[in-house]
Amino acid sequence: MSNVTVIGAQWGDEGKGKIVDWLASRADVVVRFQGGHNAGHTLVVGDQVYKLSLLPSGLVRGKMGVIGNGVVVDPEALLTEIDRVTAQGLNVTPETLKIAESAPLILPVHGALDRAREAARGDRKIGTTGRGIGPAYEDKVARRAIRLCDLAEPETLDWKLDELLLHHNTLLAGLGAPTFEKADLIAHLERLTPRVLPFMAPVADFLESERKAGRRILFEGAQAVMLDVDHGTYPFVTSSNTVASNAGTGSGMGPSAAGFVLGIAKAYTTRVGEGPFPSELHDDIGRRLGERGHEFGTVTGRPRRCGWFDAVLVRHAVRVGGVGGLALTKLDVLDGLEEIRVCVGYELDGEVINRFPPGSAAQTRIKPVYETIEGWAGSTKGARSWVDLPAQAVKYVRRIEELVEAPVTLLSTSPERDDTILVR
Ligand code: 2SA
Ligand code: MG
Repeated sequence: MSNVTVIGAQWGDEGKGKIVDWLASRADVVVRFQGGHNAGHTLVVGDQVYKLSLLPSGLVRGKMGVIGNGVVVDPEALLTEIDRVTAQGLNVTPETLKIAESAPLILPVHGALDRAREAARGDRKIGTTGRGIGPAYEDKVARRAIRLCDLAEPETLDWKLDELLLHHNTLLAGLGAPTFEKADLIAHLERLTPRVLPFMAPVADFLESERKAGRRILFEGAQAVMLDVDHGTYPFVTSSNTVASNAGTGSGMGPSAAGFVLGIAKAYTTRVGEGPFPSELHDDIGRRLGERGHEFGTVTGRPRRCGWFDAVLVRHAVRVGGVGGLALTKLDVLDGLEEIRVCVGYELDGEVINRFPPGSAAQTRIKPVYETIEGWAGSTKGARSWVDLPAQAVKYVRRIEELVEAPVTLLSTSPERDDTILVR
């Protein structure tokens, strides 16, 4: 196996954690290349449930974990998570986890600004996780971010904090939110630095030597293509590129780093946070999907909005994400439905279109066009081979492949690692 990159093909929570865990046993290094502790990856191993936000999932399998330069790192959240999984028996040390020197840090000012802005937006809020992700990426692009390597140079940290606070305190004061004192931020960082700095490593060099040694690298995407800052439902997106092309940029490897791109999609659709969702259901079926699928955010506990599979959006994700095959998850949540719908286009002002319109106003006017497929009576839960599936379930999967223009290469039938069917 060469390198593999796993990305979400919808709006997140497709079950990337389980699939990455499944693939991690065949990889040597697992790399996070974007996002931060806004991600929520749940891994079920026997009777242990691991909830990871910032740490690469491979650590659960004793694999080397790398946090690339494309990730925004909250040092406090990092240590809290390390302590939590260490208590669960995992081994997280500088030998097993390496963090890029140039990774931008998330400081308390970023979370405060994220939340103050969301509150000020009222009805137009994005529905962010409130973790400071957006403001931290803004600082990176604006060239005022404090990076992990700055923790090793107090003299650099000093003037960088002045610049940072000049900007952030102005914004916070304008929003009527409390401002920050430099001394408090220095104290915050001084407390964390001794434990965080040992994880700092020349990640790009390390990955290059791993590549040369023929090691297999697994890139673990967070969020999903429809939340990509360029290709998603902007402005209701996260602030990073979630597509596989970012695996190289976000880790310091070249453009061919990504290898095979596996897109993860649920057999229906969910979304947490605000923004357009054409196939959303506000009826009993929507509630049933939410209950049977346990659709609550891993990080924030927010209930997820639920709806039918949207083939138009997943086809877009396949194209811009460079997806070579799909892993379809949570098929069992559809068990027992008499009929199942799949969104195959949208109606916009009396005309049928087969792509998501770019304009915000048009996006609110579109109505989904559905194809109805007969459901199945039997159970797909825990199925471990293709022949265990009801014939109609197989038909549903085949129809999805046609509509999204990508083969389904993996089928996941429960959160358990072994309940995974390798289709091809
Ligand atoms: P942010 O905080 O700036 O990245 O939020 C911007 C949008 O991105 C969405 N987003 C997510 N959507 C699904 N899952 C995410 N992670 C957690 C999980 C979410 C949780 O895996 O369960 O626990 O609530 C995630 N992270 C960001 C977010 O909803 C905004 O629409
Ligand atoms: Mg999640």
